[in-house]
Amino acid sequence: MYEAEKDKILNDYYNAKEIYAKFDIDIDKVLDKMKKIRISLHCWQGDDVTGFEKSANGLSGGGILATGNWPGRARNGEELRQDIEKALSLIPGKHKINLHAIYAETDGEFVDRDEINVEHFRKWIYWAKENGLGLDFNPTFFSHPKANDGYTLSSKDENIRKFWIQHGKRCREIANEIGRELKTQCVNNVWIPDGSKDLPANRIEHRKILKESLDEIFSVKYDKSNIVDSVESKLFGIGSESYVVGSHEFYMNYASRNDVMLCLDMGHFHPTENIADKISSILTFNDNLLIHVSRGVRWDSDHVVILNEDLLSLAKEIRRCDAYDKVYIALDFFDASINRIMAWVIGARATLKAILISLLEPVHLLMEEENKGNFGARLALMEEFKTLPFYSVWNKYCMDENVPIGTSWIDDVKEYEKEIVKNRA
Ligand code: RNT
Ligand code: ZN
Repeated sequence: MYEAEKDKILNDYYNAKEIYAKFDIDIDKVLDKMKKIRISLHCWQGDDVTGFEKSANGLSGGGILATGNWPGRARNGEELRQDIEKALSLIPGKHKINLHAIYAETDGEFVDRDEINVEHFRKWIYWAKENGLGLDFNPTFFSHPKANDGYTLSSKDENIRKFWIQHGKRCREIANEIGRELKTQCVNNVWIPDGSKDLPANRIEHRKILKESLDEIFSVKYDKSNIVDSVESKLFGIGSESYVVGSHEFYMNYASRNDVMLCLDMGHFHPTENIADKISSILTFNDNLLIHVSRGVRWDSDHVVILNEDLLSLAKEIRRCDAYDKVYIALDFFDASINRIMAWVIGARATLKAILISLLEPVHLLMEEENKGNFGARLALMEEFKTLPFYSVWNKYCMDENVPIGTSWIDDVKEYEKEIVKNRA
């Protein structure tokens, strides 16, 4: 970076420091906090949730769908890791990478989901160590013949159910091992696609079966410093419009009775429902919470996350609950219609911007007015705080973290696409 450009960023930063100081916000301290924030970057944006299984023919079933045909998706571990490294070089901060069981590397051998073990994730672990990254994990209960009839852990077919329970157990074993080796807690998140397109007559039976399957999977106890388990609810999916076994109410109850963390995905509620208000309710009863940061457009479409009202209110709510050490933040979207690295970087930078904005908000002043009953002043301050010069702090953060400032990263990705991605036949 040119000296002149650096000076400009520092100048803007000092100006911002004065402005924020008027509201008792010390932006140096905010940046210290910001540098400790770790989000989890989902590996599946890089290949449209395809995975490396020998029989892999793309995402199938499960009510999730990646649309688009932008050329050059990563086809194996080497390509995917290379793309993630590129994305990470454009995202400020030290983060984690979120894996799915279908990203096992089995040397061309067919290894079914009930047989995978940590050896199939050696390359990921080694790479994570090399790059100072944490890893998170997800069992994959979709894109598999045994998921084709729409039920996995809640299946009435005992063989199917047993297969998936075994998969769930294997994945927890793997996640525990990952956490132990990396000395960084691994979040292991269970999401299943189970549900039905049309009105079921018997809703309760599958739910009772699901409870039993989960009990069995979680019956093995691991050290919390290695692994933390979570369960992710959903309202509906394509092909499960009328009934989803693992609903919000189901998992909220399950989580609070079983010392398992709840996962809220921003795209898994009614299309106009904002999950921000749920955070304080959940944290009243649970120590932790996992958020899947996503963007639904009319349905759970998993569009690339942008800095919109939903994201901002989510981040502000976490801050206002003083809960950045309790809430795990993981990205979850997949867009195959644009450059996939851009998708990652856009979503991650937007999320980090929202977090920074929330940390810069003079919350104590809002609460002060609130406690005095000055609700007009509270609203007025909320509005004024929206236009404080957060961008000057963001640029300093990017500069300190050695990643491109402003729009300059875009050309970087274009170049990488020309050099590397386009050559993938
Ligand atoms: C699906 C869930 C789930 C998946 C990933 C791939 O609706 O959001 O989290 O997106 O596990
Ligand atoms: Zn999700």
